[in-house]
Amino acid sequence: MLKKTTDIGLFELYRKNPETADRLLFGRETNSDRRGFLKGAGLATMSAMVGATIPFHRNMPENFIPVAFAAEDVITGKDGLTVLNDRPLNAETPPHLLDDAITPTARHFVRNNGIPPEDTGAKGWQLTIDGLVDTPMTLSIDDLKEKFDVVTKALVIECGGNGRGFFNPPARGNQWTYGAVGCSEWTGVRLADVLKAAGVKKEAVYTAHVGADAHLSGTEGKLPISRGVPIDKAMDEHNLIAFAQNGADIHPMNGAPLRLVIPGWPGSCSQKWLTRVWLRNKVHDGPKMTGTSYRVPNRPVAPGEKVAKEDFVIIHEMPIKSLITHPATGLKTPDKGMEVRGHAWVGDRKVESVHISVDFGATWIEAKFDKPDNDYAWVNWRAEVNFPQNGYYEIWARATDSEGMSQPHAISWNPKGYLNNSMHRVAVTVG
Ligand SMILES: Nc1nc2c(c(=O)[nH]1)N[C@H]1C(S)=C(S)[C@@H](COP(=O)(O)O)O[C@H]1N2
Ligand SMILES: [Mo]
Repeated sequence: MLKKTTDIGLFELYRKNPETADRLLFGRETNSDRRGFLKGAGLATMSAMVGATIPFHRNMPENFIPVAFAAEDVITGKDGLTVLNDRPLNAETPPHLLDDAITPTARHFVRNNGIPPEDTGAKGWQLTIDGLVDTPMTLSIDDLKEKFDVVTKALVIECGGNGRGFFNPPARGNQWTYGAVGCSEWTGVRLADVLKAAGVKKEAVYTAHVGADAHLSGTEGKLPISRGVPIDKAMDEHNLIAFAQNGADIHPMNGAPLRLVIPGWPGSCSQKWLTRVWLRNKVHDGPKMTGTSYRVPNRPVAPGEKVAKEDFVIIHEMPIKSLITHPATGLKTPDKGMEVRGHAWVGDRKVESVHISVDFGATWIEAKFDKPDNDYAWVNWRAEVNFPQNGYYEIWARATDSEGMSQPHAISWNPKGYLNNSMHRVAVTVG
């Protein structure tokens, strides 16, 4: 019975059936005075998540998730992330904690579809390149470092579902708000160099990526996710097979010891715990490639509209988007002027400009930013704003890309809650 609690995770269990969850975890008879004990496995899970024993666990109320799960740093080596789900583990970063030009590893979000591998050490890790190549290869991480150019680039990874939490009607899945995005510095070798060394056969049209994480069901050999990209995108020089994040080991939850970084496209293309890149002669059909996963309708649809399966298309590049990282929303200040800061990024295009409004979009000022060191990094913009008198203001940010596309005011609704690039707004009270 107890196995159940770990099979679906505490968040899911409490959401679906709080009474059962409580009984399984605490061993209590609901509607009785008999106080049970937080049972072995349940207590262990909770303790592991809060990072300490729980001396007064006998007193914990029913239907209860410790506030620490949402409020504190429950993932080792992460700082201030909001946990959305514990199994699989999913956690995002509040916007004001994404203020750094380069996202520190401790603030890089975590999006898991399955159970990460336990051993994430570099020693003995192997990457296989096979399928439609002239010479299939199996390489260690040292082989990669010795045989190929090692490069470092700041690259944005954003989950395709970032912003899903604002969909109405709601879309199922992790209710990401703003923080399923990060721009760490990744060090590794170019995917294109490795594929060229293996020799890409002319029939190869798509990649298929495989990682070492396990399916939630625990079924041996069943992959939680395996996505791919068209070969043209795969051969772009910005894609990395990365073995370092911000000059140190990759965080275990961000794919240590080896991951793909395919910037500009949904984060799901950037396979973590990478063990294999397989070249195929057709669009890859691994888990989360088919059905409605990472797909959107091929036309605008009304909110709540039913869309036929065959009208869904695979998401390619991500749309233009920006985030305000300073000030934090809800700020109360006596100051009538301040610097506003944030980031802007876009799929395969360039960020052209970022505009800021403090008067609900009546007037806009242009933010300043330097050209980033490499393509596919986000730009770090800043602007001085003035508030004419005391009162409630909203700061709005709107980025525009090199093709003239700007962020919309409203979400362009789609059934699975992808690609929400509507403008970020923060509230400020002056006075
Ligand atoms: N092996 C593996 N790779 C994966 C995933 C996963 O669950 N397993 N999640 C993908 C998704 S949906 C996203 S958005 C990114 C998130 O990367 P991060 O967790 O390092 O932020 O990893 C991608 N790579
Ligand atoms: Mo994702």
